[in-house]
Amino acid sequence: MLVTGGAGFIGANFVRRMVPRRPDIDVTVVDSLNYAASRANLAPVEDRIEFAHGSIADAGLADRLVKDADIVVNFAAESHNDHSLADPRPFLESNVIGIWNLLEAARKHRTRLHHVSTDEVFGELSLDDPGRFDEQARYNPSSPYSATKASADLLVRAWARSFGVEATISNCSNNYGPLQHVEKFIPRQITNILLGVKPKLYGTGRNVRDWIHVDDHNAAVEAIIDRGRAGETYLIGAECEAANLTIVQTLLTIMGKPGDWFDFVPDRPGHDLRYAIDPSKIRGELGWRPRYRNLEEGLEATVAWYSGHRAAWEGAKAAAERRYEAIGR
Ligand code: NAD
Ligand code: TDX
Repeated sequence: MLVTGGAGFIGANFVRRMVPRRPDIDVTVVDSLNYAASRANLAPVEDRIEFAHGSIADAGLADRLVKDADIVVNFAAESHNDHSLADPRPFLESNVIGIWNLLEAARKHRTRLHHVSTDEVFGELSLDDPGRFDEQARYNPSSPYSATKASADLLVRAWARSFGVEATISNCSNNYGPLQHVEKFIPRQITNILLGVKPKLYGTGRNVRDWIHVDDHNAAVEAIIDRGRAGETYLIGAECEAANLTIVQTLLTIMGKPGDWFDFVPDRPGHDLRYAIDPSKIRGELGWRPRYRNLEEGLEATVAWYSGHRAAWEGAKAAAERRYEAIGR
């Protein structure tokens, strides 16, 4: 199994899940080790995997690695919306050229591919819309990040239909949990509070995200690899919608701070209002169920992880906050 982006948040959690559970599978990780990656994320399984340092935007490298694999699981991507607004080029290179290279190699070597995508490809729902995204939702991305993820999904579908590549796609909602980079919403606020800095809410704080623990996302990806049907798309979500303000107030309660101890900062341009996933298909077809159904419980575990693993994030924190300062958020 070739796992791309396996030194990042979700990919590293996936590799750390699969290696002990599936000793029958030889895992190779390829990662370009960008600012969000860390080799230390793979330390617990380091002696049981192969690691290749390089980019999937390098067609020759992608071809060589895919040739030796039975299945590719593609987590590699530039993943932060705010960066995509400041400098879209790396998003096009990793998220579009990268998947194109993997698809060409998968076509040539007849390798199966699972592509990990996001609910952001469907754009936003309004706050009072009773609807949620399902597998028939229209593609309508808002940011350069989500436009590159949407492009990747469409390329996967085209290579499956036109060239018979055996591919599956999953579109998951917002993840949280151990190893997430401190630039992302939940770890940014937890680490701010730990350092005595107020949480920062974009705009009104009313934007809604549908949160899922990273272990539940990866259990769903494993179910698709084991039992998913080629050519199909599966949406993954734990039905845990919450406004950003509610998340901050829950963290403040867990961490013993007053409920109004936060700052509003200028909004993200083009900020999607709400995402929500209807996970009926993956529940019904593959029998997947999330383990974390209670967001407060998942956040408590995540606060405990960041409190107990300062060395994992302290270095990245200062750099991430300098980047936020430069854009006034
Ligand atoms: P992350 O930024 O923490 O990790 C991405 C990893 O990919 C990093 O290790 C990075 O070095 C690597 N990478 C980037 N470009 C590469 C390239 N060209 N070649 C090789 N490696 C490269 O992101 P994440 O949150 O772990 O997201 C993983 C995947 O899941 C992404 O495809 C993302 O779009 C998707 N996703 C994320 C979420 C979320 O909430 N974080 C939700 C749904 C889907
Ligand atoms: O400091 C902050 N304050 C704040 O209010 C940050 C960093 C974010 N926000 C808001 C913006 C969003 O409404 O919190 C919400 C979540 O923000 P992000 O963590 O940046 O995530 P989002 O933009 O929703 O995208 C995430 O989920 C889908 C991942 O970064 C993507 O990779 C994934 O595809």
